Amino acid sequence: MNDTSPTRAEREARLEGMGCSRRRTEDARFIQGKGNYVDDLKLPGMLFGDFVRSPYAHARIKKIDVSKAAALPGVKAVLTANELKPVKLDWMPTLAGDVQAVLAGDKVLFQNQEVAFVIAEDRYIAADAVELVEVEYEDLPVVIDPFKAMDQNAPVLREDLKGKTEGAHGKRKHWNHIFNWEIGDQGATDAALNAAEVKIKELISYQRVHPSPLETCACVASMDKVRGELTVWGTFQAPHVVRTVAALLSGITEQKIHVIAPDIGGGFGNKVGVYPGYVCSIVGSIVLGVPIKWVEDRIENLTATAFARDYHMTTELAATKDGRITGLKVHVLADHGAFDACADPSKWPAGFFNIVTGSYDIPAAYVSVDGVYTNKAPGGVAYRCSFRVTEAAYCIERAIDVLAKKLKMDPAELRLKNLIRAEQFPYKSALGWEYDSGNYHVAMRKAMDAVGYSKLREEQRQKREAFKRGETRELMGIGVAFFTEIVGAGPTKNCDILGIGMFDSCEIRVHPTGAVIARLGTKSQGQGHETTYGQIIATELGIPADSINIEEGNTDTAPYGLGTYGSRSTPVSGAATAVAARKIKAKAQKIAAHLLEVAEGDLEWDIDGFRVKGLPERTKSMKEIAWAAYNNVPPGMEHGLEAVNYYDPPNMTFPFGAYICVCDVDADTGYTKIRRFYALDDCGTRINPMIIEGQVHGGLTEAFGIAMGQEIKYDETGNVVTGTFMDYFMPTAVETPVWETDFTVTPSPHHPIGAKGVGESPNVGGVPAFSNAVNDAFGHLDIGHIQMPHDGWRTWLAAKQAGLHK
Ligand code: MCN
Ligand code: CUM
Repeated sequence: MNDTSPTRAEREARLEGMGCSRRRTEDARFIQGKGNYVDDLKLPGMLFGDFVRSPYAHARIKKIDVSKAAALPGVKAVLTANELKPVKLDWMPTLAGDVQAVLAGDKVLFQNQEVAFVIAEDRYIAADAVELVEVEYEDLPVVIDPFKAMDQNAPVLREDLKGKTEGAHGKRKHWNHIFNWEIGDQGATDAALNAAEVKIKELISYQRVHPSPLETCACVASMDKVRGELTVWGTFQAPHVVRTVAALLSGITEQKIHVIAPDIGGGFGNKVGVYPGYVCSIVGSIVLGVPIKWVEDRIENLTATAFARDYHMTTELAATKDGRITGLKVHVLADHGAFDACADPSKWPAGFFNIVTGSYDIPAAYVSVDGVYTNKAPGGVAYRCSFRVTEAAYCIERAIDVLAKKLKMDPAELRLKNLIRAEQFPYKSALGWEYDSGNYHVAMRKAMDAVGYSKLREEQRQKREAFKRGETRELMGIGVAFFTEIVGAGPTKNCDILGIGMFDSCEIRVHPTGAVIARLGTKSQGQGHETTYGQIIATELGIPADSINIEEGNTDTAPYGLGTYGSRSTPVSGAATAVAARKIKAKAQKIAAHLLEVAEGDLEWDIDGFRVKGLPERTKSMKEIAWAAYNNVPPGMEHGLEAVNYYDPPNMTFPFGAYICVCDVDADTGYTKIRRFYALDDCGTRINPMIIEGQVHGGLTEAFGIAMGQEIKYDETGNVVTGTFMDYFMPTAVETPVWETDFTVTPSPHHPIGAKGVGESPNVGGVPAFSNAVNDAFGHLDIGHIQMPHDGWRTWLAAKQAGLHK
C-alpha cells in the first residue's frame, strides 16, 4: 500500500459531510456585500410602486381622487380597487380560505391598509404622489379588543361576508367570527377536571408580535408582452406556491410565469404569504409592459404584513395532589385581524396548536379555538412559529408552572413526574399526534445538572431571605421549559396548501467530473441551506461538499416544492435529498460492478466509493464512476447520473429540548437581567453543529425579544403605536444575553438520515423559559400569572401588586 494515500479518516474529513461544522459557503458573498437581494435588481425601464395607506382602522371610503397624483411629472399610473375590479384582482384568496382586499374598495379595515398603488419613475416621485392622492373617509366604530369582537353590538367588520353563516372551516357564530376548531375528548376532559384533586385555570395570553426581518418584503414584476411571459423576483419563502397562485389569479399559463427568489435577508415566516404589493406590481407590469419594483419600508412591514401570535388561551389543568396531570382543557380566542391570512396548511385553521399537551403524558385533553376578526393587520402565522406550536408550548409550559405553584412543588420536579417516558415512544398524544422519538428524562436531567439546578434553588431561597431582611432589592427567578416541537409538514394525507400536498423535492445531477448540482423546492432565508444540503449529499455520495452546488428559489429549474417554513426543510427536503442521492448511489453501484467485473452484491460502500468485499484494494471511487456514467455504462443502461425525489414524509418529526433561564428582577425598577440561559436541543441527527448553534442563538434572541419586550400594540382607535423600532423592541447585541447551548441526539426513526428540524425550536422553548423565569421571581409571593411581554413596566407593576413597594 502506498503510504501517501489518504487514511480513511482523511477521506472522510475531505467530504465535509454530515456532522461536520462546515463553514457556510454562502457567507463568502454575504460578508463581502455581494449578496443579490431583490432591491439589488435593476432592470432597464423599471418603475417603482408605493402605496397610499389608510390612516383609519375602520372607515368607509367615500371618494378617492387621484387626479393630482396622476398629474405629477414622472407618475405613470395610479391603481385603485376600481382599476383592479375589471380583472377581478381587487380581492385575492388567502392561504386560510378567506379573501383579502388587494386595494380597499368600499371600506378600510385596519390602519395602513392598502388603498391605492402609485407607479412612478422613481421611488421618491412615487412617495410624493402618494401624498397627493386624496381619499375621503367616514370613520366607523372599531373592534380592537378580540374579547369584544363577538358582542351583540359589535360593528360588522367584513361586509363582504354579510349573511354568510359558513366559513372556510365550518359554522360562523357571529358576523365577526371566522371559525371554531375543536379537537380532543371534551367529556373525558371535563370528567378529569371534575374529579381533580387540584386544578388551575388561567388566561395565558401570547401578545401580537411581528417577525420584522432585516430585509422587508419586496418584489420586481416584469411582463414581457412580446413573449407573453411574466417574471417575478421576490422575497418568497415558497416560490413555487407563488407561481401557482399567480397562474390561477392572472390566467397566464404556469409555464410562462417565472418566479425567482434571490438572496433573502431573513424571512421568519413574514415572507410566506402573498401581499397586495406583489399583486399590484404584477398588474402594473402587465398594464404598462415594463418592470415594476415594490419595496416595503419598515413602518409598512411592521404595521401591514403578517403579524404573529395574538392568542388568548384560557387554560385548565387537572392533577392529583402528588402532581400527576390528569387533564388539560384550553379555549383559545384567536385575533386574526381584518382578514384570515394565516399561512397554515389548509386543514389546520389553528395550525398544530393541538401539540398543546406538550412533552407530558396527559390522558385527557380538549381544545377549542375561536378565530375572530378585528380592525388590525392580517396574518397570524409567522415568526419562528411552527404553525402555532410557539403558542401551544407557551400555554402548556406556563400552565405547568402555575400548577407547580399551586401544588407547592418544584416546577422541574413536576415536569419530571409527567414527562413522556422513553419506553412510551412512538407516543400517541390525547390530541392525536404520534410523537416519533424522544428521551425526555435524559435531556431534562442533563439540563438540570449542567446549570446546577438544586444549587440555584438554594441560592434563590437564600436571596429571598435576604430580600426579607432588606439586604437586597433583587428577586431571583429560575425558568424551566421542556418543549416538544412538531415540524416537517407534512404528510400529504393531512397537509396541503391550496390543495397541493406538502411533499418536497430534490433533484441531483452528477456531472462527468464528479461535481454535482442539486436543486430544491425550498428556499433559504439565512438558514445556510447551500452549506447543509451539500453535506447530506457529500456523505450519501462520497463526493466532497465543495464540489456540490445547491440551488434554490428558481421555479424554472427547481423541481416543484412547497418552500421553507415550519422548519420543514430538513424533515422533508433533507429527506428528499438523501433519497435522491440513494437512487444515484444504486445506479453507481451497478456501474461500479460493471467496471470491476463483479456482481453488484459483491460490492460494499466505503466512504467515497465502492470496494469489492474481502478485496479492499479493488475499488471504484464515486469520481471514477461519475466519469464512467458518461462513457462506459453496463449494456442496456441509460447514460448519465442523476435522480429526483419527491418526498412525502410518513409523519412529522418531533424535536425537543430542555431550557433553563436564570434572571434577577429589580423590584423597584422592574428591570430584569438575564443572568444565564442554557438551551439543550435534540433535533435528531445533526447535519452541521455550527449551523444548529447559529439557529439556536438566533431563535433564542428572538425569543428574548418577544418575552421581554415585543408587542404590536394598538390604541383604542386602532392606531398602531409600535410602528417603528423606536417603539417595537428589537434586541441588539447590547441587551442580548450569552447563550449556553447543549444537545442530545435521538434520531427520528422514520427520516432517512434521522434528522429533525431545529430552526424554530429555540423560539418555541425560549419564550416560556424567559416568561417562567420572570414569573418564578415572584413565585413565593401571592400574585397570579404575569402576562408577557415582561418589560420593565409590567414587572414593576407586578412588584407593586405583590406589595414590594413602600
Ligand atoms: N440543521 C442541521 N441538522 C438538523 C436540523 C437542521 O444541521 N438536524 C440545519 C439545516 O440543515 C438548516 C438549518 O439547520 O441549514 C435549519 O434547518 P430546519 O430546521 O430544517 O429549518 P428550515 O431550513 O426549514 O428553516 C426554516 C426555519 C423557520 S420556519 C424560520 S421562521 C426561521 C428559521 O428557520 N427563519 C430564519 N431560522 C432562520 N434563520 C435565519 N438566519 N433566517 C431566517 O429567516
Ligand atoms: Cu412560522 S415562521 Mo417559519 O414557519 O417561516
